Formats: sequence, structure tokens, C-alpha cells
Amino acid sequence: SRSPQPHFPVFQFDEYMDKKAKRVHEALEVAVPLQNPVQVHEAMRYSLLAGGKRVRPILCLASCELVGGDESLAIPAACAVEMIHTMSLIHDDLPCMDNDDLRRGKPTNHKVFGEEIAILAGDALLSLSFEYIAGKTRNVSPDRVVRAIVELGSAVGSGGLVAGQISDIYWEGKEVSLTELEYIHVHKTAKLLEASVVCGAIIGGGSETEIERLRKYARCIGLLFQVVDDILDVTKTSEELGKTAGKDLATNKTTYPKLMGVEGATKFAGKLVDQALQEIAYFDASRVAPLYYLANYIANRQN
Ligand code: GRG
Repeated sequence: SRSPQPHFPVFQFDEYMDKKAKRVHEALEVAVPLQNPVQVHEAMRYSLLAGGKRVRPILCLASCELVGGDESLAIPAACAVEMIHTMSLIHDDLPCMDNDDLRRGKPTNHKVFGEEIAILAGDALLSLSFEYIAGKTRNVSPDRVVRAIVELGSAVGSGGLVAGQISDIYWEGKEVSLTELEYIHVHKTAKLLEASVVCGAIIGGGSETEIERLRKYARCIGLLFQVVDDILDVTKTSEELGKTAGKDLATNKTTYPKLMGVEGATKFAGKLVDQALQEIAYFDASRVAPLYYLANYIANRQN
């Protein structure tokens, strides 16, 4: 059973997403200018400005505003999470990892700039993300900024994305149970989504209760994001996805549809979105619309 829809004032979600994505794009343009050494900055900009849905930075801004912070407070944090996300995609696509040729509908970073530059562009984006949030966040108390940095660092490092990637590599070609699959996705995908939401709430001045509610919401949508990704991989053609769809089925990668069928995975996705919405039902309906619609957008997205 779906959570009842709160009584929102009229909310134009598509307009909201376009406006926020544009704001993020402009901020990223400024954050990574084309400068010396040109080759690496070109490579950083190539992947960072290639589009993408900008789900993580938008979640960060929405969460900041939900707890009463102005959007401007969280712009450096939003840029930081997108830089980290982009660098993880660049490294994930490398021949020594997933060996992908296409990303965001374009040739992958190493295909255009070579492996050495792709690795270094990823390293530079990771480093810049922390420099940027620490150096550019204004009008937020230093203890909140430090807390957000700790949150981000732990989501990315050897207990976060890196742990997920290692586990993914370890289980490649082996039989994977639901528990192990969940471990991979919680770490590879959900941790950064969680950190995006939580950083927004910390920087926006959220109370402990608000931060923890939002963390629980983010955990649900983080896993939801991957379950939907797996379902799309089965149901979409490569042209629609702009990447090698069905690759996970063709290789030995375990996915939710493989373990529970498309119907089972769709049911699981429904449960996760319901749970996420329950977590944010606590917030004032006049402010919660963006996160409410974002959860539904992740559940129903087609790319
Ligand atoms: C982070 C230090 C560090 C190293 C990287 C390679 C690696 C370790 C981790 C892999 C992480 C990874 C690529 C996870 C997949 C996450 C995912 C679901 C990506 C797709 O996200 P979307 O759909 O993509 O939001 P767009 O292009 O819309 O941004």
C-alpha cells in the first residue's frame, strides 16, 4: 500500500529539476575552469559537464532547503558530490575496471584522453571536491562544514564506494546472494546518495532528528536507485540507455531481476519508495514536495 500523498501546494517537478540542474551545471563550469595543465582540465570538464541527471547535487540542495537553509549555502557541497560521482564513473569505466566505451552517451574519458589522463582527471576531481567544499562554503559554521566533509570522506573511502567496488570485483563471475548484492549496492551507489542528502541537511542547519530522518530516507532511495538501474538494464535497449544495456545480463554480474525476477524487483522497489516517503512524512508538507517527488522520480525514471 502506497503512503498517502501529502497535501502539497502546486509543485512543478520538471521545472524544478531543470532549474536545479542548470544551477549545478553553471556552478561546476565555474569550479573547473579550463586552465593549465590544459589536458587534465579538459578531461575533468569533459566528463563533469557531459550532462547526467544531477540527482546527487539536486538531492543535496533540496535537503538543505528542506531544513531551512538557503540554496547558496549548499552549492559548493552539491558541486563536491557531483565531482566525486563523476570521478567514480571515470574510474569505473577504465579498462582495468568495467572497460566501458560509452558514458552519458559519449565516448568514455579514457577513450578520448587515454588511460593516464583519465586516472589523473579522476584523482584531480576527487581532490578538488574536498578543496571546494572546505574552501568555498560560506555562512555555515566551521563545525558543520567539517562534519559534512567527514560524511563525504567516509562515503567515498575504503568503507564506502571503494568497499563497494572491491566487493563488486571480488564477486564478479561468482554466485552472489541477496545479502552480498545489497552490500555491493549500498556501498557502490547508496552511500554517496546518502552523503549527498545528509551533507545538504548538515549545511542547511538541520537538527539531529532532521538529519537522521533524512539519512533513513536517503538509504532507501539509494538502494532503490540501484534496483531501478538493474530493472532498466533488462527492460531498455542500448540506444535508449546511451550505454551498453544488457551488459550486466550478458556478463556474469548478478542483478536484482536475476535474483528475484523483474516482478519481484519491481515490488521491492515499491517497498523502498514507500519506506522513503514514510521517513519524510515527518516534515512540513509545504516544504517536503521536492524530496517527495525526487523519490518517485528515482522509482519511475526511464534512464
Ligand atoms: C570514489 C575514490 C573513489 C574511487 C572509485 C570506481 C569506484 C571507486 C566505484 C564505482 C562507483 C560506481 C560507478 C557506482 C555506480 C553508481 C551509479 C548507479 C551510477 C549511475 O548514476 P546516474 O544514473 O548517472 O546518476 P548520471 O550519468 O545520470 O549522473
